[in-house]
Amino acid sequence: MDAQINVNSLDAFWMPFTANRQYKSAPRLLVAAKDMHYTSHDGRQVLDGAAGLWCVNAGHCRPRIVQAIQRQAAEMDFSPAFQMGHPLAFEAAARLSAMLPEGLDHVFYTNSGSEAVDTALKMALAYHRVRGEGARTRLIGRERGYHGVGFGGISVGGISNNRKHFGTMLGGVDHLPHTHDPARNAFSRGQPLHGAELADQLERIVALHDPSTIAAVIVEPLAGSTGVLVPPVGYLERLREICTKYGILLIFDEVISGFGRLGTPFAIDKFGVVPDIMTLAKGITNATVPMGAVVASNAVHDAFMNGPTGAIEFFHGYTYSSHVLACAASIATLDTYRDEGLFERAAELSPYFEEAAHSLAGLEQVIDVRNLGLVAGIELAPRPGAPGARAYDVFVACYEAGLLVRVTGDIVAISPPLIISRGQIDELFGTLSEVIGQVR
Ligand code: PXG
Ligand code: PLP
Repeated sequence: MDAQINVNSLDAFWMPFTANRQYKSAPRLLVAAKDMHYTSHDGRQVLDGAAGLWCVNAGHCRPRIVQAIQRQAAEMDFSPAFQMGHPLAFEAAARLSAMLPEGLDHVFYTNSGSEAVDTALKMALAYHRVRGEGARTRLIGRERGYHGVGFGGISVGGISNNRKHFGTMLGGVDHLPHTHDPARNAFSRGQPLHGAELADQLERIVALHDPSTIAAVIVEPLAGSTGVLVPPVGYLERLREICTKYGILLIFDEVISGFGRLGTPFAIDKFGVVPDIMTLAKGITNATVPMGAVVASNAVHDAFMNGPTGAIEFFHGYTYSSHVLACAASIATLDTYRDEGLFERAAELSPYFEEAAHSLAGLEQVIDVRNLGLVAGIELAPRPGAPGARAYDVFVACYEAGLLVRVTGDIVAISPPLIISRGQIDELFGTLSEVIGQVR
């Protein structure tokens, strides 16, 4: 142990999904946040073009949410969730399920999107098992899918860097092809026209393995992390049909697409396709207290409720499932979304946001712009021999110019809080355009 601890050392904290050595040679620290802005450690205001990490949908430090957390922390800090309960867990779950279509009425809480995904996969396997179809053990994900970092999530996920270091992961997993097709769909506004037929690849996978072995298909309705992949017209409908035909559960991972991001409460409202299970996180508490959730259809939930009443139906849960601070934060967040009409606001702003995003289409380095609701992906031509380097430089230059964006590969992802103004949309894409023009 050191006799003296240097609290200013950056050494002890091993940062997640970060180039630690590069970052620590020139750190970027955020020290405060309010509404649409962060304050940087050198005292600058930074416009939040990423809603933190796609999660601060109502903007930062909203008083109602802050007060709910403060009040609850003083009243009761924690209560056990196994064979015990507290009122806010039931209230939060009822409030959430009331926002969803009839039939998606049961909420299982986790602490993150990754935990929600692993929970959903286990729920799907156990659902078939309790119904006497225990041979349904296969899980089908999709190339370029991101489902968090648990072993289940990386197994069904389709991002090579997130998988290649971690051994064999779950067995019995197969993947659909991704839907990114710039040759046919570049510069689409909203849903691209081409690619619905890619869903038919599920028929091929089903034929290969036999439907009786397949438990579930999991996809992001709109893929965020891999660079804003908007589903082609008709694609999700087709996946739904095939899953229904073969008794396979369809899981929508709405960790990013939920809570107004697409200009509707959830992606299922945008696309009119209802899954059997959905996963949520991020915007569920406006990112103030970690929380995730799995919403199960009544059919899935009810299948578990048949044994002796004294038997635990689902051997699964986290110490902090339905943490009381998270429940308090979630209720106040849902109140904020409702009372400020933020999902409607996102819908109203979408056409303006779309125009602003596509104004970047003429820039020399920009090879695609795609968008839906308040999400846009700006794809840059990779620098020869250095994939990702150009977008990383854009990210750093934006930050220095007072704008936070998120980059993945050579794609800049924009997903601002839903409280953004038209003037701030202009500022966001104005800064981004200038920076992309300057970075070679
Ligand atoms: N599913 C989806 C669809 C996600 O986008 C997760 C699961 C995992 O959630 P947690 O809370 O365990 O991180 C996510 C998370 C990015 C970025 O910049 C995206 C996520 C997380 C961090 C960064 O694209 N998505
Ligand atoms: N590891 C040990 C030794 C534990 O006792 C527990 C929970 O009791 C866990 C891991 C899981 O932690 P959590 O419930 O917060 O996911």
